[in-house]
Amino acid sequence: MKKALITGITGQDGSYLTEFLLKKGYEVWGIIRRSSSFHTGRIDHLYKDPHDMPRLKLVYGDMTDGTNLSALMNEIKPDEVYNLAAQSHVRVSFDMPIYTVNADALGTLRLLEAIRSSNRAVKFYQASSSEMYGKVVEIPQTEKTPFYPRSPYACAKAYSFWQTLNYREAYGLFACNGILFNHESPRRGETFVTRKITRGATRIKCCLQEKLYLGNLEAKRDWGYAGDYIEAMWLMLQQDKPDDFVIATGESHSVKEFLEEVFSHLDLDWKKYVEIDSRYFRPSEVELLQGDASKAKKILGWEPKVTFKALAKMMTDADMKTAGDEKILKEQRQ
Ligand code: NAP
Ligand code: F7E
Repeated sequence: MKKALITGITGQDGSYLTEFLLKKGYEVWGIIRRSSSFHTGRIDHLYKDPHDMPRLKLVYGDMTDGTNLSALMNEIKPDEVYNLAAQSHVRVSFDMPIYTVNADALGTLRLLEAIRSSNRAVKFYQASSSEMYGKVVEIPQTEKTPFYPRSPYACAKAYSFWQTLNYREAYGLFACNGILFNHESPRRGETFVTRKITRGATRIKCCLQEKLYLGNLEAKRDWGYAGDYIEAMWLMLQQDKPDDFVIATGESHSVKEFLEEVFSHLDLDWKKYVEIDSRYFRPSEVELLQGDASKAKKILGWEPKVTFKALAKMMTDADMKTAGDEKILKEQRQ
């Protein structure tokens, strides 16, 4: 039985990847951080009773603690490591640049060193990001497009990209960078713009809130579905040789278009409810991202399945149910 270790297992991608690998018959180990409250909501359905799912094991760890990562590597002896852990919010990275770089850049290096010193043939996946293209120098962006990072988060991810490539070339590690463009789902963190919109719009529909405060509505992103993208991570580690791949839909849409899609699905006019709040602007913005995943299509046989429209509908429908439940609870309390 193959063993996978996932950092960031409690996050959006971690939860989908765990489901996927368990279905493939893997034993999955996940690193979780100690927290004063429960934060395993996205994987609880896989872990309710440890006896039901003996192939999923959670251990405590943190990307800022290299000793702990080395000990886990030696204890678990994984065949594949998926490094998904990160302080992943771009706006927050301007508020916490040092922590972001510690976890997202040095954290990757700590993990790579833990693998190297374990002297085992481990396959490594690094969650690289389209944010590295930042102020883009060409459209669309491919594996050959130079990086121009525009935030502490993007700089940290660019550092990790190069370290991953360097461990591949210097030490022969089977290490791959997945350069994933934005991918969303009903499990997306609620402070990222798509989920903030679907949560806000459905709560407005249920009369639970009156306004939705947002920042730059003109920014354009290449938005795909997380459930599609995690398969690409796994595919990269099943190839004969390690490489780097762009994973994207090839389409770019503005925040405004996403708003239109969601509010019109709920028969609402977004202009009546959305207000601009400068707190959500970034000191330097990434205006447009659009990926070209031709290499992934050719070599991995990977293609996105969920369209922009279907993604917006999927997320809105899921949040409509949550808002409906919230409304019933509120009425029962009154
Ligand atoms: P996410 O939902 O924010 O999840 C991040 C995960 O990292 C959580 O499990 C979090 O744990 C964990 N984490 C944060 N800091 C940590 C630390 N110091 N030590 C250990 N764990 C830590 O992110 P996601 O959307 O699933 O993205 C997964 C990865 O892909 C991230 O590296 C992200 O930067 C990258 N990425 C994401 C996208 C996207 O569009 N989603 C695109 C490209 C790249 P807690 O639950 O304890 O907070
Ligand atoms: O912002 C604009 C904002 O925070 C998208 C992360 O997963 O994808 C994600 O990073 C756009 C930006 O995602 C609000 O200015 C407007 O232009 O949803 P986001 P992101 O910054 O693209 C990349 C690929 C990653 O790697 C990251 O980990 O939307 N925007 N108004 C807003 N954004 C937020 N969050 N909140 C607003 O109110």
